[in-house]
Amino acid sequence: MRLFFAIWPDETARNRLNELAKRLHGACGGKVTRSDSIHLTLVFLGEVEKTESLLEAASVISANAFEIRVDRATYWKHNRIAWAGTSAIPEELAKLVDALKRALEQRGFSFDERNYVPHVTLVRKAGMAENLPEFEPFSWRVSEFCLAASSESGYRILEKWPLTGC
Ligand code: 2AM
Repeated sequence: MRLFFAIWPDETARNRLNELAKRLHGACGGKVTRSDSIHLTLVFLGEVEKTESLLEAASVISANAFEIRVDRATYWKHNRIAWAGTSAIPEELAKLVDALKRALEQRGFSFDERNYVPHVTLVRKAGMAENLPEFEPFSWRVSEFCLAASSESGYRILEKWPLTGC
């Protein structure tokens, strides 16, 4: 199974991200992400046989709920995706990612040291547009994170954990 920790938007944020996805698709063409597949990856693990130690690692995490201000849309040429993100990464998001990585490293997982760029892929196989559409920034309230599996048929959420203070 290809596994990853992620956050999935609640209905309000999903609707906003889905609207933005359609607008980006209008500008770039390509393949728009299905609204129920829209997510932000926290830690990508790749092929993992057994989930026990992942579940254990996630269960020791204590992190606060937070809000992401979605205020930027970007195109990445190297993998031809158009994505939504934020110009101000919330401290709690960075802490959640660090805590997850630490808990996973203690259980034998390792990660590349590339800089973490939180992004929500909204269009794949996108063409480069002259200008991406402007949009009104919006707030995404994050109160849980999850372990998800990726396969040919799409994504499946395996388990969810609440963030505190929500
Ligand atoms: P993407 O949307 O930019 O492709 C499931 O594939 C999730 O894991 C997606 O959010 C995907 O990001 C991310 N992902 C896939 N391969 C990855 C990698 N090598 N490093 C980090 N994230 C990855």
